[in-house]
Amino acid sequence: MAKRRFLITSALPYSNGRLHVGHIAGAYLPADTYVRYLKARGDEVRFICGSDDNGVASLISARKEGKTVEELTAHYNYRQEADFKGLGIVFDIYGGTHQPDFVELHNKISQGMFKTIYDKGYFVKKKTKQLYDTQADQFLPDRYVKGKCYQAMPDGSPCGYEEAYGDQCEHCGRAIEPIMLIDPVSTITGTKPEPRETTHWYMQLPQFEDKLREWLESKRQVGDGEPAWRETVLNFSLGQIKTGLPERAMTRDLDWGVPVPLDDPDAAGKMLYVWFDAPIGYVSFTARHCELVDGDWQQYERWWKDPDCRIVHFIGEDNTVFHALTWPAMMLAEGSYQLPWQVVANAFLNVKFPGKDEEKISKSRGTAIWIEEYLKTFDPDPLRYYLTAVAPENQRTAFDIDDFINRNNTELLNALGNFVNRTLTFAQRYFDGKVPDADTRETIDNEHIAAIAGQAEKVTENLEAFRFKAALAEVMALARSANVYFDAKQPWKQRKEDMGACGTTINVCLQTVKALTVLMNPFLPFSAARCKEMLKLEGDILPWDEVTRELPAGQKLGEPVILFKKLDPGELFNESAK
Ligand code: B3M
Ligand code: ZN
Repeated sequence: MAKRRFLITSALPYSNGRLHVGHIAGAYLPADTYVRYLKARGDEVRFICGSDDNGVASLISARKEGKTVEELTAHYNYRQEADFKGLGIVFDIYGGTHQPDFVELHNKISQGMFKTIYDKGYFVKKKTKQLYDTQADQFLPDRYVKGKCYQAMPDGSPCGYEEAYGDQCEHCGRAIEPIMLIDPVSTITGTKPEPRETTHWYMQLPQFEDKLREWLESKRQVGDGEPAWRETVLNFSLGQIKTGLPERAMTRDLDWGVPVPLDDPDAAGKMLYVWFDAPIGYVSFTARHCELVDGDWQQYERWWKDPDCRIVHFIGEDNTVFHALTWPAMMLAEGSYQLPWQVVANAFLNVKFPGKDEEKISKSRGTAIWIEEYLKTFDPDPLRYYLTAVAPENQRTAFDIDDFINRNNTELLNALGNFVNRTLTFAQRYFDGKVPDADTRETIDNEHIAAIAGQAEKVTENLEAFRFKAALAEVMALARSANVYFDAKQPWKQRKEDMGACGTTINVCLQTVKALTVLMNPFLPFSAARCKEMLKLEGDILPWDEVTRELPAGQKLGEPVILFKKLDPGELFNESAK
């Protein structure tokens, strides 16, 4: 297999709160699954993430929690990384756009990019009216202001969402100019802001419409090893270009962020817009990683500017406009970057508590399932399993507590866990804890061995195409067919009648456990690690192409351990939601 090169990113979480299951299902778990697969395949991969510390979101939370913004972002940066680790989501580097170890390089690269785009003439300086909170004595960019949405829905009808933020409307997904909000209200003081004059630098996005359209259109076709983008991402982005991209202010009146690098008195006290510097975080964290491992931060260019490398952004659907339009426009304007190879967006996840209707995840209404709370009681793999099994890949889906418990108990425990356990226990008890001889395989045995290769191919195909839910379903199909095989062969009877034939059965079952171990690894890394112990497989990673390589007869096996526990719904999620 030719080795490929990938730079994978997950959206940078705002470091102003904890992580819940919706975050994980959107931008993190699928990325981690993909990265684990690529690494097993032997591809060269860097997996980049870190916190989005700048901008208004952290300022508002710091004010609420009575902390400095430095304290707040450091605190959540740490807690979020711990949540990721607890779920086995492991990045090659976890940075933070304003964390002490990263801020210097981040500001340098962000300011450099701004300057290059400025020098090329893609910014227009404009004096405009912006909303000002006279009580708080400050301008109200982005999330500092809320109001009714003035944008149109894709069908042309007015959106009219009452709670639209000054940066983006969560209902229609479109970008918002705060000054155009209907009935705006300051989120700091709750007062009605007044328009005041200020100066900002606007990026000329309309100049990139043609190039962006052409690039996005090219992502519709399935190419040689290049899967088409999800329809949802393409339709949304191309739809935005159709109605015309607005010019966007890329500076803000704030005292927290990346200072605007212009020698102009009007730039004093202004910062870069958070959505200008946040995607550059992907680059600056890569650079920091290169500095740490190669001793040269400029090696980041090997990942970002060499078309040999495939850049893949994993995001939640509400970030589509920034990853499929604004950020690529910035890269085009700067001129030396290559565009993302894939933007993989997931829809939102709802929740459904027992006996209640499906609802949106909301911190204030207490309907969030926090990762920290989850990990206090449960193992990570059942959550990874469920969030992939119901992944909101093309539309909203729900985390249904009853369904979670049920799928854990029937699918993970009864199908996968049970097969692995009965096979290993059998080998332990009747074959001295060793792989028995394959002896003479008959049609039923050969068919099952062939089915392993067939399933492995389907899993691979789906993973290559970013269809994680379908890939996992094929892994589980193999586990189920393995149970059918076990039951059909009845080794418990064979044992009494023909030990050689029984050995053949258990040999085939162990080859299946081996294959399942390799195939489950991207999805269920903790369970795969336990299987690896039980099979006494060597090495740190489970190479993907070893899925059909058979365990040699006579190989010593480890002690059988239970992979999955039966779960009881209890009151836990109701409690943790509060
Ligand atoms: N900080 C996450 C959000 O919108 C945002 C992602 C930035 S990715 C460069 O919730
Ligand atoms: Zn709207």
